[in-house]
Amino acid sequence: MPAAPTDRLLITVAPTGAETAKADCPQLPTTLEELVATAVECAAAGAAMIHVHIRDEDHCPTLELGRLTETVAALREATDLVVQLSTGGSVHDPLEHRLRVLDAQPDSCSLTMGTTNFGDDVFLNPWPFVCELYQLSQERGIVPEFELFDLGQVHALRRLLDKYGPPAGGHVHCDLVMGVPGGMDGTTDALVAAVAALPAATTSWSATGIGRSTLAVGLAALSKGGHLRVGMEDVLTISRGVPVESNRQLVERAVAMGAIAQRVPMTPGEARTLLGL
Ligand code: KMH
Ligand code: ZN
Repeated sequence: MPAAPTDRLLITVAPTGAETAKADCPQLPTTLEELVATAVECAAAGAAMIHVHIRDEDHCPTLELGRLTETVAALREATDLVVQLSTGGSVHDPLEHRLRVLDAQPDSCSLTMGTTNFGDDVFLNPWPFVCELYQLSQERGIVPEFELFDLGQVHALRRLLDKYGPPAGGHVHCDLVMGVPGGMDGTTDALVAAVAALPAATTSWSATGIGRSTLAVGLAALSKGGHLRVGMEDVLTISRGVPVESNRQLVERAVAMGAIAQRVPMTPGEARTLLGL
């Protein structure tokens, strides 16, 4: 497959997450209808991939397989976005439920490379679980996005690839998730260190900064030639004290930041080539 031109920018939207309550943020897309409408808007604005967490009828995080499968189908019907399901779930989801996410047959799945203190909680990713999830993704032909919350996880990715070989599709795509309380800082310095440590096999990477680190991380990623993840999973204010109105607003800002760096949003088709789908 030919590599995408280097002026192309992959924008991934992470519209919902698992950690914000609908009651605290009514504009968070939590129903299937809201998620699909958000996906359509974000695709039109320049997103090429969607990182999906779903909610139940009470707007609480769920990994219920029927709902996941229905969500993948609905997103494919309404958009041509690359559909990535979260295997991280919420900090409360059991590991066996997180493995089952692959049964919904998304294009891509997130795969976090180690355990992280996550605010006052723990985001659990023991090494045997990481290995099992990775091997399952290889067997099923689902392309993982390696989520890296700290430098130790960058090292763990090298170890994983050495032990089990390349992922489905043969491309190694990473996402630096920065500024989580318990993970690496959401700073340019931390991003430069993490990028320098990425395995040689890495074919592409994006970054996202949680909360107020979003701009520093986004600008640093563009400056280092990386891609961007944005969305209400990661940030709920567009500027100090001003709530985000919609995920589209964040995608539009990513497109505008990319334009300053002379980067053009990738189409979903180009994203598929980039990711080895
Ligand atoms: N909700 C976080 C604990 C992922 O999607 O893979 C984990 C998370 C990572 O969001
Ligand atoms: Zn997530």
